[in-house]
Amino acid sequence: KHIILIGAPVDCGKRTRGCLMGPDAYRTAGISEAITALGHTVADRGNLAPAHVDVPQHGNAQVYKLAENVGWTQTLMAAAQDAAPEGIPIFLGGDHALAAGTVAGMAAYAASQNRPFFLLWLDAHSDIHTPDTTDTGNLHGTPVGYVTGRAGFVDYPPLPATVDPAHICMIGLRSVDDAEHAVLDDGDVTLVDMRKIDEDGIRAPLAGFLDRVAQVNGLLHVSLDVDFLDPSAAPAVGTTVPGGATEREGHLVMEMLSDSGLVSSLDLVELNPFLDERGKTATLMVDLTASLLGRRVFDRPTRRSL
Ligand code: DIR
Ligand code: MN
Ligand code: MN
Ligand code: MN
Repeated sequence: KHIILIGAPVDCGKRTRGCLMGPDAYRTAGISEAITALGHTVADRGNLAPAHVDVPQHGNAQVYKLAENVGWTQTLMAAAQDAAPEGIPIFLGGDHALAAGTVAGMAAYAASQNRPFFLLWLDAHSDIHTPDTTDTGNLHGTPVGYVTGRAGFVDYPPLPATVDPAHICMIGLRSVDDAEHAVLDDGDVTLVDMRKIDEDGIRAPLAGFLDRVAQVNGLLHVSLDVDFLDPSAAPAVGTTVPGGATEREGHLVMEMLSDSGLVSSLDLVELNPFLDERGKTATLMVDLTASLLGRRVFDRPTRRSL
């Protein structure tokens, strides 16, 4: 496979600073070398910068750095559509605000190929706010709201293709705000909270989702937020929530994704190297990426014959 690394030092999606160092932390932790060692080719396109846009302050005065968020969305939407025909883009974040652009761009690419588009959201949070419903004003809590076409994103680029909520699976949930419950509780998004993982294991719900993607030959975008993982395994994130996925649960998800052969693109988001312990979290995120791209202890028969 051909892997395209795209640095997205987005740091405007929340007030705690440091995610701008994320792309270089992944490089320092050896992401290119890890991918090459698995027999893939890698092109590192370096770090992008946000388009300059002029937007008025949003009606919700809490909203933080709207113009910069809109600029990044524009830039990354184009970058995703540009990279997708050439290989598998991996977006090195940067906070989760970047997914507004990467997911919208990949959804547009899927539409251009007449392929159904699916989104796997690995996160403690559901990030389905809008600029009107966010109580923190932090736009990293809104990318799923944007890509599903919710109202309120007035200054954002128009969506080339909206993502069907029935094509989204969120795994790892343990921090969902009231306004998010209002759209999720009776909605079509597949919701896998930590209790579900405790009760059934992480394999069953993921296998069910992957079967659905495979059945219709879909394209799958994976958005991996560091806080999907338990803070003991992955401390370098500004929004740690206790009780998260273990390191092994993380690897199993990635190994199953690798077996499925369905993944078209990946976000690595919310790594804040300023908060890391000697590169521990950056290294784990690189190791998870390697599992997604085929690193194994022993090969297994694949889960189903595709
Ligand atoms: C949080 C965003 N619910 C908010 N959450 C985070 O600010 O509205 N996303 N950290 O991953
Ligand atoms: Mn997130
Ligand atoms: Mn999160
Ligand atoms: Mn919140």
